[in-house]
Amino acid sequence: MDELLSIGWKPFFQQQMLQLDEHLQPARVIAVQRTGLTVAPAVGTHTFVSVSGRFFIQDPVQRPTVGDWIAINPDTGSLEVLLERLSLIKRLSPGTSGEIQLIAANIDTAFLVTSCNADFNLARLERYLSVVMEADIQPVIVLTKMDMTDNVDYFRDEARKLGAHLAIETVNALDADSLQGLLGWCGTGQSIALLGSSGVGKSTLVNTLAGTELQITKSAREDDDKGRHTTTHRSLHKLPSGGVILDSPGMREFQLADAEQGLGSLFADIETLSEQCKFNDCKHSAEPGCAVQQAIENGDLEQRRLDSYFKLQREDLYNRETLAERRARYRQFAKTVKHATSQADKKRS
Ligand SMILES: Nc1nc2c(ncn2[C@@H]2O[C@H](COP(=O)(O)OP(=O)(O)OP(=O)(O)O)[C@@H](O)[C@H]2O)c(=O)[nH]1
Ligand SMILES: [Mg+2]
Ligand SMILES: [Zn+2]
Repeated sequence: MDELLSIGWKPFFQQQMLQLDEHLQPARVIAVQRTGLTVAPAVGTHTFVSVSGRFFIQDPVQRPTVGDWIAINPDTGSLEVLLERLSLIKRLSPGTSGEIQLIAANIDTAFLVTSCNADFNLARLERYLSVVMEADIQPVIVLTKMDMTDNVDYFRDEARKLGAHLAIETVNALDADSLQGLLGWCGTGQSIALLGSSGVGKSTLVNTLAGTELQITKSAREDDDKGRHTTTHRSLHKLPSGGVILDSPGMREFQLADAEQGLGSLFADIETLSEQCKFNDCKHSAEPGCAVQQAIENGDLEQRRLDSYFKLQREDLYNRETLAERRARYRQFAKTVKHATSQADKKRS
């Protein structure tokens, strides 16, 4: 049990195990391979669990991902049940497939990592924030490479524009002392995810927090080789402070999918203003009595922030419609498979 607690086990999951066959044992997914899942702790002798086809005919949201808790049959080492999640980070797959891609499950805190250089981009941070807030995960903006700029205050002040109450930490990811401020989120039972572009220092943060080289990082020699991702797959790691941390490959694109509430939380100021507009269906462009436009005129709201809100809202709505169509297709497909299987069973009997 101690081992489970040390990798994020919570009463919420215990409760679910009590409903299942008592023969089954829980484990956490620490990495996902093409053919199956690496789990911890070992169940019986099994640290690798293959995933049966039935998980692939379902909505992708029902497939196991890194951070998931699963119930395993210790005799066969097979995955029996995917436990209900406390949180889920997902995005729309890059490219044209229009599929949901799961990033991580059961995360408490997300470190949104960007560096104090050209990588820094408010619009990208707003995307991450919407997704993380949608999932009820605590966001922390981590600005790395503070040792490489004379202007840390500029980056911190810019990030502050994203929200008055946001946690913002400026760090040198290579220096353990400068990461003290992050430890509060890394205590026993806590699960942390790192999100950010390639090269911002996610794996460097993992190594410095762990106090050992768990992850390969980009060598200084390759530093200008921007196109390459050093980390190629997602994996969970234990930290001496008691938490577990998820390293991910850098993400170039982070398309919103189902982030309506997250957008609402991130842009709560605009949503509150819009309640004071004269017209209920105000588009906040040129309508008379628009409280949002008034706030821009008064200098209380930045035009950039409003544009960003509109853009993300449109994107989310568009992707939600695409996803709804996809889900309907998955349901139909699962039904067809079920029907075919039961016909085959009938024939056999
Ligand atoms: N000076 C300085 N260098 C840093 C800092 N953070 C990261 N680096 C360097 O930046 C380079 C990239 O760091 P990585 O940790 O590999 O970046 P990553 O985010 O894991 O990148 P991907 O795995 O490609 O997504 C390495 O050479 C690090 O040593 C920092 O705060 N200060
Ligand atoms: Mg990395
Ligand atoms: Zn308005």
